[in-house]
Amino acid sequence: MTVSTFAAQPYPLEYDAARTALIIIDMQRDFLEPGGFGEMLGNDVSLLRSAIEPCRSLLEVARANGLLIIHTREGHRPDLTDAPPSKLARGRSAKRIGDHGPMGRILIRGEPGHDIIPELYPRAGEAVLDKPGKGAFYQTDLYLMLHNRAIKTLIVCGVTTEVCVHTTVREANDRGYECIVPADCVGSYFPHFHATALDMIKAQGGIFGWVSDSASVIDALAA
Ligand code: TIU
Repeated sequence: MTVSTFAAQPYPLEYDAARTALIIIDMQRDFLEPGGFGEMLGNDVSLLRSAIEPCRSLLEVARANGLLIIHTREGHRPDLTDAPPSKLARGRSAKRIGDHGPMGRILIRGEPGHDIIPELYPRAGEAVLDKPGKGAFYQTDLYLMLHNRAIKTLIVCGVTTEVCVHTTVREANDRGYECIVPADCVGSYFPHFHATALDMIKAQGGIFGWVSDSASVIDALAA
């Protein structure tokens, strides 16, 4: 075991690269491009794009260092049997999950909008995890994948900071994982939620985990 350290708040985080995974949450066209689920909810999807380049840089270093890499996608079966009626009804928007849009059926597996953005497209051999909920552990085999690789530390990136990233960090924290969130690798439609969500992770001595930035995480991994 080789112990290294990430510069982070509220204090440096020790990790072993062999037991560390990079999880990129829901960097899908449905959230980051016009015409998808994010815009359907009334959001300015351009606000999420600042996370793309930091994620891309971190992904390259994670690949070069052999980290376990997991890409997640939020979405549902075409027949919507895995979508809670409450989620389908939520928001009262003109368009709903499963309706047809410019990128195919909204938030449906197999549709163009459900896929990961080209800038961060998974390579062969990288795990792609489809999840029906906001948290990446809920009704998925993520825990099994991490357990089988003896993973202890998670670098969590993606969108959105206060929804799927936060839910996943909370789920992971309760399962005993140490999560570090590079602030520039996550994004939100609401800048004040983004800032507060990051504060919430690192407050109270790191109640849910650690917050860092892509440069610090890349420096540590590449050292
Ligand atoms: N709406 C919103 O901010 N997020 C989601 O619905 N899903 C994720 O965060 N991926």
